[in-house]
Amino acid sequence: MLDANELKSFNDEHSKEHQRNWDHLGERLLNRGHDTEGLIEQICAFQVAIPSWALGTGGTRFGRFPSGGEPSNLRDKIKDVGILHALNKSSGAISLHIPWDIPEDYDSIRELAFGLDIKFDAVNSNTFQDQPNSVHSYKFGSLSHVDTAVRKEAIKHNKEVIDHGVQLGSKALTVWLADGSSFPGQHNFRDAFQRTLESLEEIYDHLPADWKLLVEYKPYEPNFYSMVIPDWGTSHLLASKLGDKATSLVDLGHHLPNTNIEQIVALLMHLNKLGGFHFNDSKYGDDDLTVGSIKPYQLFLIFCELVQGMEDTDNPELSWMIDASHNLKDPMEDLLQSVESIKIAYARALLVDYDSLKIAQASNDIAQSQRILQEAFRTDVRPLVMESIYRKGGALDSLTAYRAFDIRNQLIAARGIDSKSTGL
Ligand SMILES: [Mn+2]
Repeated sequence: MLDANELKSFNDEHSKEHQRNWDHLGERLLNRGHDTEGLIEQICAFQVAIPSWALGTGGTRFGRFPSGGEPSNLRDKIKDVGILHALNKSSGAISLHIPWDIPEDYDSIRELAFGLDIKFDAVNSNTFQDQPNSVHSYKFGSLSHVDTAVRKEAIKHNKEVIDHGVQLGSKALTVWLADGSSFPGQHNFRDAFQRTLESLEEIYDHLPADWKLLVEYKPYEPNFYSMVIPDWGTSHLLASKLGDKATSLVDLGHHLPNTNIEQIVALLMHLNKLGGFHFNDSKYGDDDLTVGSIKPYQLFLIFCELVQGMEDTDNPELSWMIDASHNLKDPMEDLLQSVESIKIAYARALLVDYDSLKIAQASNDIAQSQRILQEAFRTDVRPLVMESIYRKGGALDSLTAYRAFDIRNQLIAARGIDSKSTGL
């Protein structure tokens, strides 16, 4: 669907304007003492995994309005990520959801993905819904369930997810639990925590030596009174008790409004316990909005902590992933915009003069500290991000290219208007 020659002529058409913008910014950055080639290299290397479930139109509990041509099997999902990656050169990984994406043939799936320069990021288990042939129900929880038989089934499922991931070359299991209670008195908090810990210990024992277990948290939803893992403190407590291979995963949407997420990121990295990151944006809760569409400054501040943490802590390498459900936009367009926002925030964070910031902090010069951060935030880094994508052979403006190549209509023509993404 993306012809190399067409992409080249698209870029030729846009290269003059880009060159002008890049010359201007590049000179400004050089004058400010930045190593522009080093910046381009760092931005090029930054890859964000696409979750398999984000390629179809999501829905709310009130309805779903699909736009057609959705990938109805794993091969088509990988091909969609291949299109995104060909355009933006920044989506070179896919995160699978089991059982929605169980490969029928590992070899051919691996071959397809690697041919498109796509790796397999963390695999995700699912104990928040019952599967058609399941014996037990997760209605009242999974790893924390009061019934041993249900817990055993949930543990077995997580081990199977690891086994699938091993076949594909994944290196991490993400566990997000919907477990919790919706009414006071429904749960014994301490018992539910203890059962969860013991279940996770069994899963942890099944991890290969070079794997990570990412423990995700969420304050509410689907349960509305208590969640078994509601916050980073509980996630960190579990990860600490489990061992070195267990870390916390921060999902931007999984915080109560106005939580200082950048501080959480800083402290988890300080403890070498930040394992992964799920990007999205929100106004009220877990809204699943396009990354950077509501709070771009917060995203930048988070990236400042990530950049510093990657520089001066021993925190393990992070799994970066978008985690969103796109209800209104074409999912592919939303993902292109999300990845672009992530790269812009990252590029801005790379421009911060952290040495000067430390000096300003040491003398309690608050105004100067703020100025240093905002100097970077207010720099229009789009030509820098674009230059990094252009050099890797991607499109100058991925969204415009996606539309110019009429990819959604091509997908509809190939798969049909009613093609539905599995798992949604
Ligand atoms: Mn998530």
